[in-house]
Amino acid sequence: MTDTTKTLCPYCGVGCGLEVSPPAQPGKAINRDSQGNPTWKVKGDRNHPSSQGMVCVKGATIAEAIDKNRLRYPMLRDSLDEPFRRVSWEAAYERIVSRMRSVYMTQGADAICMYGSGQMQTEDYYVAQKLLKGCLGTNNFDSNSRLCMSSAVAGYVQSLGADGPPCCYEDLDLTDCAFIIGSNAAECHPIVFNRLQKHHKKNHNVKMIVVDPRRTPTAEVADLHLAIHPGTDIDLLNGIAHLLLRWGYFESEFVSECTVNFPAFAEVISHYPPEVVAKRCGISVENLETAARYWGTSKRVLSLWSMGVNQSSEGTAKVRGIINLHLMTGQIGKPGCGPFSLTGQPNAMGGRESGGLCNLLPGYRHVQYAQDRAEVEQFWGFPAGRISPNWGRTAWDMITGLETGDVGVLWIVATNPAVSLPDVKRAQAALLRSPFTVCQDAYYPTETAAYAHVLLPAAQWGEKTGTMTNSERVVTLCQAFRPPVGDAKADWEIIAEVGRRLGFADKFPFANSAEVYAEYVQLTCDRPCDMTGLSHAKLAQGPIQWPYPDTWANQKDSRRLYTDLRFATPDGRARFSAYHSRGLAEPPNPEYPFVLTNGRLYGHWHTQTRTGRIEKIKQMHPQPFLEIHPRDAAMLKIQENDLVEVRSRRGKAQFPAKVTKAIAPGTLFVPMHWGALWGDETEANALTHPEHDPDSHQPELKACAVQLIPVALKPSLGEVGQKQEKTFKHQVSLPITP
Ligand SMILES: Nc1nc2c(c(=O)[nH]1)N[C@H]1C(S)=C(S)[C@@H](COP(=O)(O)OP(=O)(O)OC[C@H]3O[C@@H](n4cnc5c(=O)[nH]c(N)nc54)[C@H](O)[C@@H]3O)O[C@H]1N2
Ligand SMILES: Nc1nc2c(c(=O)[nH]1)N[C@H]1C(S)=C(S)[C@@H](COP(=O)(O)OP(=O)(O)OC[C@H]3O[C@@H](n4cnc5c(=O)[nH]c(N)nc54)[C@H](O)[C@@H]3O)O[C@H]1N2
Ligand code: SF4
Ligand SMILES: [Mo]
Repeated sequence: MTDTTKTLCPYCGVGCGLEVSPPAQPGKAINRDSQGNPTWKVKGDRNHPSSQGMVCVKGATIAEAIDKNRLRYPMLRDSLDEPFRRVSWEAAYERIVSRMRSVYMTQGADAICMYGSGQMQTEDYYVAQKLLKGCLGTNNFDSNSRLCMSSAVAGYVQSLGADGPPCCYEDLDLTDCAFIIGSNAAECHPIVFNRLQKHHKKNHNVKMIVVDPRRTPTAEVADLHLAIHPGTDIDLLNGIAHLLLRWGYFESEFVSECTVNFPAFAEVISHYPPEVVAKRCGISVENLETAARYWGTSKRVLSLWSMGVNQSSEGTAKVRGIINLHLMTGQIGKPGCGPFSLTGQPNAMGGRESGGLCNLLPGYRHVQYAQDRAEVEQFWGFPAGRISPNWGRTAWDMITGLETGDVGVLWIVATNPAVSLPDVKRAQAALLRSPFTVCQDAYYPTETAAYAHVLLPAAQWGEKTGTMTNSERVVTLCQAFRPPVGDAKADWEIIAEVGRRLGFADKFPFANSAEVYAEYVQLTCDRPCDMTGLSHAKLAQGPIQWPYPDTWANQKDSRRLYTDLRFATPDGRARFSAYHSRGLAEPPNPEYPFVLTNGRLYGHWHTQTRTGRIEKIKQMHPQPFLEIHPRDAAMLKIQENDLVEVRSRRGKAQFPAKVTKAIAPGTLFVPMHWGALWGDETEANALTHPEHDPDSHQPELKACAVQLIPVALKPSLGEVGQKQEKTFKHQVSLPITP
C-alpha cells in the first residue's frame, strides 16, 4: 500500500491536519520509530487550513503509540477481585444489555450513566445521545468536557446567546493585542501559539499580555506578564474594565445598539479601582494600567483562554468577564479581535455541537427548553415527553450517585476518570463500589480498567472514520488508514449495537459512520452550528468550517460569527454580566498555607495512555515535580530535588522539588499527568477538590489549599515517578501483537 491518508491529530483542539503513510513504501527506506521498529509515517498536512503543515511533538510521534498496550478483546469479570477473562462480543453485549435492562426495571433509566470524552468522534457522540437521551429517556450522558470547556460553553451561551467561539486562527495574524489568560498555549496549543508568536515577532507594535500565576513558556515571550494570585481573574477583568471606562475607551454606540445590561456592569466595576485590584491580584498598579492601556489603545484585541479560566468555581463569570471587555470596546465580530476559547481536546467542539453534555441536546440545544426537546423528540421519532427536562448527572454527580447507590450502570468511554477526576481518592473509592462499570478504551491497562467489570476494546485514531471539529469550527474527516486491532470496534458501532439489542433496532439503522453523520447534520438545520451542507463525501475533499448550511453551494465566509453584530439571543443583543469576585472555593489558611495549581507539559497528553509509551516524550519529561518559589523553599529548608510531601484536606502526594522563580511565592505547581500507573503517590488529583461553578458545574481543578512536608528519608529521587507501568493485582497480560 502506498496511499497516503489525510486525517487529524487526535490530541489537542488546535486540530492539525496530518498525512499518514504506511511504514513500507516502494523505493523508500522503511519508516522506523526511535526504537527501530517499523512505524507509520506521520507528517503535517500542508493543505489543512488550520495548521498548514505544522505539527508539534505530540502529533509527530503519535504513530509510535498506536500498537503498544492495546486492548484487543472484550474482557469480563463478575467482581473486581476476580481476574478478567477474554470473551466474545456476543457475551459482552449480552452482559451489558441484561444489566441495563434489569437496572432500568428496578431503579429506572436515571440509574444508567455514560461518561464520555472530547476524544470521541462526532458520530460516537451522536449515537450515544440518541441511546441515552432518546431511547432510554435519561440525560445521564456527560463528558470530560465538564472538567474542561463547560464554563466556556455557559459563558458564551449566557453572554452571546449560543455556544461557539466567534473567532478563527486567521485572527492570530491580524490582532494588535493578544490577551492570553489562564492558558499556557506555548505548551498546550503550540501550533496556535507559534502562529501568534510569529506575528508578534514580526510586528513590534503588536502586544502580548499573559495572565497566569506562573511564568510559563507562554508568559516568557509576553510584553506584559501579570502573575496574579490564583483565582483573582475577576478582580483583574473588572479592574481593567474600570480603567477603560474611566479613560473613555468605550464604544458607546455599539454598547447602546447591540448590548443590554451595561448599567449593572458599570455599577459592579465602579468597585474595582486600580489600587484595590492591584493589591488583590498581587500585581503593581503600573502593570494593571499597562494592561488596560494595551486594551484601550489597540484596535483589535484577541482574547485567548483555557483552563486557568474555565476550571474555576467562578469559571462562567470569568468567561463572561472576558466577553464584557470585548463588548465595552466593540471588539467582536471583526477581523483580529474577539473572545476565543482554546478548546482542549480534539473533538470537544464536536461534542458540544452534538449535545454531549448532560444539559445539552444535538444542534446546540438545551434540555431545559421545551421546544428544543420537542424538536429532537420529533426528529428521532419518540413520543412527546420522552426527553427529560432536567439536567442529567454531571461527571462528579455520577461519582456521588455511586456513593448513594443511585447509579447502577456506569459506562465509561474514552476517558480515564480514575486519574482525571477531582478528589480522585474519593472518586476511586466510589468506583470501587460501582455495581457495574463498563470501560471502553483503546488501551490496557489504564487506571480506570482496574475498576471495570467489562472492558470493551475501542478502535482508535486511524482505525475508524469519523469527524472532529477544532477550536476554529473547522470540521475534518479523520479517515481510517488501517483496520482495528484485534476485535476492536468503533465506539459508535458498539453503542448502536447495544441500542439495537435493547429493542431500539429502528433507531440505529446505520451501516457506517457516514450514515450516522448524515442523520446528525439534519439536527443542526437552522441552528447556530448549521452544518447541513456537510457529509463525509464532501469532507473527503477537505476540511470545512461551519456554519455551512446545505443552501450554500460552496464555502462562504464562515470565518467569524456575529459579523453583523446581531447575537444569538432572542433580541439579537449581547448581554453584559455583572459579577463580583468571590475568590477561591478553598482559600489558603494557616494550616494549609499554599495554593496548589496544576496543569500540562508540552510532550505529555493527560494520563499518558499514549505519550507515556513514547520514548522521546518520556525523555523530555522523565518525572513529575513540584514548582516552588525560592523564598518558600528556603523557609521550609527545601532544596532542589528534595522529595516533598504535599497534603490537602483530601489526600497527599509526593514530588521532587523544582525551586524556581517561575512560580509566585505562596503558589505551587505540579503536572497532572502522573496517575497510579506511572508513579507512586504522584497524583495531582489526590489533592484537588470537586467544588464547582454554579452555572457550568465545572470543578475548580486549578486550585486547592495544601501544606508541605519535606520527606527526609524516602526512596531516592530517581525512583519517583519514573516507574513504568505497574501491574494490577488481577491484571491479565494481553498480547501486544495479534
Ligand atoms: N501538551 C499538552 N497539550 C494539551 C493537553 C495535554 O494534556 N498536553 N491537553 C489539552 C486539553 S484537554 C486542554 S483542556 C488544554 C489545556 O490548556 P491550558 O489551559 O493552557 O493548560 P493548563 O496547563 O491546564 O493550564 C493553563 C494555565 O492556567 C494557569 N492557572 C492556574 N490557576 C489560574 C488562575 O487562577 N488564573 C489564571 N489566569 N491562570 C491560572 C496555570 O498556571 C497554567 O499555566 O490543553 C490541551 N493541550
Ligand atoms: N488536576 C487536573 N485534573 C484534570 C485537568 C487539570 O487541568 N488538572 N484537566 C481536566 C481536563 S481539561 C481534561 S480534558 C481531562 C482529561 O482526562 P482524561 O479524559 O481522563 O484523559 P486521557 O488520558 O485523555 O484519557 C482518554 C482515554 O481515552 C482512550 N482513548 C483514546 N482514543 C480512544 C477512542 O477512540 N475510543 C475510546 N473508547 N478510547 C480512546 C485513551 O486510551 C485514554 O484512556 O482531565 C481533567 N482533569
Ligand atoms: S498542536 Fe495539537 S493538534 Fe497540533 S500536532 Fe500538536 S497536539 Fe496535535
Ligand atoms: Mo481538557
